[in-house]
Amino acid sequence: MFFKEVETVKYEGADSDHPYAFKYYNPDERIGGKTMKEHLRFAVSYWHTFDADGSDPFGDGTISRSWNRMTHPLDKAKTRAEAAFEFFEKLGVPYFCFHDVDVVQEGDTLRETFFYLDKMVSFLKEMMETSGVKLLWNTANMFTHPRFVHGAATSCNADVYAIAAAKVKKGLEIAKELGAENYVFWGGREGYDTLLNTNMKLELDNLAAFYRMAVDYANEIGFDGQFLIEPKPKEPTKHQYDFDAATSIAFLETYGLKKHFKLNLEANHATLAGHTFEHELRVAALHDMLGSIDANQGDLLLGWDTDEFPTDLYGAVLSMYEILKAGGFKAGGINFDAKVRRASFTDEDLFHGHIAGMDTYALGFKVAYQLLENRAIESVIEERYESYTKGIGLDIAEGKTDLKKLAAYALENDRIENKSGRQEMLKAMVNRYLLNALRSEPARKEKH
Ligand code: XUL
Ligand code: CO
Repeated sequence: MFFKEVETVKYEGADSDHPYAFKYYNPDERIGGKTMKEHLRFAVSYWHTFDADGSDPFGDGTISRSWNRMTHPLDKAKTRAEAAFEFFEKLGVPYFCFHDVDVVQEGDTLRETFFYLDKMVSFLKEMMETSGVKLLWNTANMFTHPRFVHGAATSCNADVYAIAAAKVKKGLEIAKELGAENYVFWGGREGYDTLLNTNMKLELDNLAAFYRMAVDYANEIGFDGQFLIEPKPKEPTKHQYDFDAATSIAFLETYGLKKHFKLNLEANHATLAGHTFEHELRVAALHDMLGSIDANQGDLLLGWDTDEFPTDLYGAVLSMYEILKAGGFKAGGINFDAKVRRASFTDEDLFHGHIAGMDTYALGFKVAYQLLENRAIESVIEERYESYTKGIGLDIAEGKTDLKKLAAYALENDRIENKSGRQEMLKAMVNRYLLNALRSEPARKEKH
């Protein structure tokens, strides 16, 4: 046993002061025909939770996990997997996510790396079968190893491109073997630092061809999980090709790949792109491209991807609102791409981080559900755009007009009356829903 201090984490309700109990996440509570567990589909990320050692560009690791102390790569990997499954089961999460190198370190050759991976996949499969914990997604890490210095599927070096292809081929075989519900591409090194040495057209064509080959291979082996692209504007590369939702969708559309992909959107990536998370979710949803989320949050005072556990209730309400409005998760879910701070180095901190994140999203979900049920926001928006439901507005909406007709209309109707956008009233209304949910009382419908 690795986590001796913690028993199974249970729901105790808002009044509980038990540090290892859920205050808002009640997995079995049914809302709108589904349990919270089914709605939220929480996943633990292997890398931040079981591999990370708290090192940063200025300092060595501060975190030494007992499960990472063996010397032989496979012994170490198996011990780590045992710790991971104890953690998943105690936390009661239905899913986990991993990169290939998270479950076992790379060998000296690609062949050895694949040998280790095959061993670990059989081991994980058994643990998944015994525990019932499933794989939300896996991915290939194509950014840590020095060979990816110029990128992977956008590298100037074709031999590197081939290694990336071999890793994704293996990743898809693993996804199929473990029944992954999605397969993720995050291109941290797919981009460029300076145009002075970059053939952008060739890199983009190569990237599209790479995705196309992945789609073809998935079909060939019968992997029917959802492909996801995870946008991020920068870090580690200065200009990343999958900058944000809109850029990624335009890329997929340009290369005729859109129908094979959806997006895995991450809160802290949205803020790095200068967007709110809800903006990214809305853009994806508009194009039917909302797949899954990496839940975390950045820090207003720090300009990088701090990957903190999400504790901002307001942000969770607005993001869950977008997700529910788009019909909720299908193959996707909520993966905590979040790490404890390097000063939070005990094993118990891993529970505190996840419990905080799960409660935050559970409460966000409940409030968002109420807001949608009461059409609290929708009715305001409908009223705001009412002018497009009749007269000249309806003609515009139905494409029945032109500049001449509009000009003639405008000449007769140039006394404009605008109405207030009522932002402050709306923000206070969201607060009211949130405060009521904190007291476990559903908010009543607003009278406008
Ligand atoms: C990096 C990031 C990755 C992806 C998977 O910012 O978010 O961990 O989620 O490669
Ligand atoms: Co992520």
